[in-house]
Amino acid sequence: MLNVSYGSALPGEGQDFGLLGGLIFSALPPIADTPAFAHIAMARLDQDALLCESLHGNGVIRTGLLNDIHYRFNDHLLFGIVTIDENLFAGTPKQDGTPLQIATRQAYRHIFSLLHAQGFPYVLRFWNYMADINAVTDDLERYRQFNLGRQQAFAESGQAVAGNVPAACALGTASGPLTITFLAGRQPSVAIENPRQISAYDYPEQYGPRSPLFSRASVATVDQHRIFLLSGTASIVGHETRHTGDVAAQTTESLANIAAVLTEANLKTNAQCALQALDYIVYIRHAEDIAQVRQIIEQQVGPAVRAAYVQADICRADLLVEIEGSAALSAN
Ligand code: 3EB
Repeated sequence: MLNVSYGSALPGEGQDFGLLGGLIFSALPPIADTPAFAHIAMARLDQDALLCESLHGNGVIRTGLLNDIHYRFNDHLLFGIVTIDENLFAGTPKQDGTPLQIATRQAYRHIFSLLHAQGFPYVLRFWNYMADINAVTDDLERYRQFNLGRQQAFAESGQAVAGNVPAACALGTASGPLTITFLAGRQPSVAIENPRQISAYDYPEQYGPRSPLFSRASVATVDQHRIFLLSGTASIVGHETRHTGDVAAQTTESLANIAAVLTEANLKTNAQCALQALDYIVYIRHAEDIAQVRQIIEQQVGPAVRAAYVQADICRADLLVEIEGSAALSAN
């Protein structure tokens, strides 16, 4: 049996067996060196603690390190972490792109070649984190530089640049290098789009010279389990940001998008995934907005909702909140 569980177990609390890896969100750097966990420099807002998201699978876990990618895998899934210092590319000629673009391109190329070599060609989900995501350098917002590098690497690595693309999120940290984590499988997963939104790979050019590459969710069936991974979901309808400046309305719109993605996923697969089945991470741009956002989520999903709240920059400067989620359900 595979036991993929996201939760708040701390590394070292008897959970190492079957540990595929995870992410630790905290404002302070980690006190111990934990290569199975990516450190994401974001303050937790709902508790005076760090947030640890971990992924577990049964059976023998093997580990590896290639091109600065730390990875762990069992028979079914591989989880990897890459961090890359874009300053290494500070001297690159301008026509090759900005340092962040080149770092992104290289990181993604390395990820795809690792996955090819290890026999896990199907990515379910990418998590992308970078500092100063909304800052403009070389006349282009850094998130848009990242999109350029990501698009180049997908194309160069023979990955689809539309249609069946992985779920993802892309968020701004307070500090730290470009950090990308990923979960890949041996079998294809199902990419879900949102009928209320234009697919991100079809966004018009006003959001940058190259589109973001992600689907709204992915559903994978792994060893009797169905894994549901919801991408970062924000207050976008069509391709436009809705409710600029109104964090409460943005939260409600994001939840409407999540409900639409779940409906679509349940139609496209035989998953029966409800809003209440997910574990959520809620990214909030302005820390002081947490009470409002939390109240709406608890009211609309239910008081027992499992959600953790962190401070983050969202990839569009006018977005104030973004919500992602995950669930591992029995496939029966
Ligand atoms: C959006 O819907 C909001 O670039 O990988 C959400 C999820 C967003 C993933 C990404 C961006 C990404 O466009 C932003």
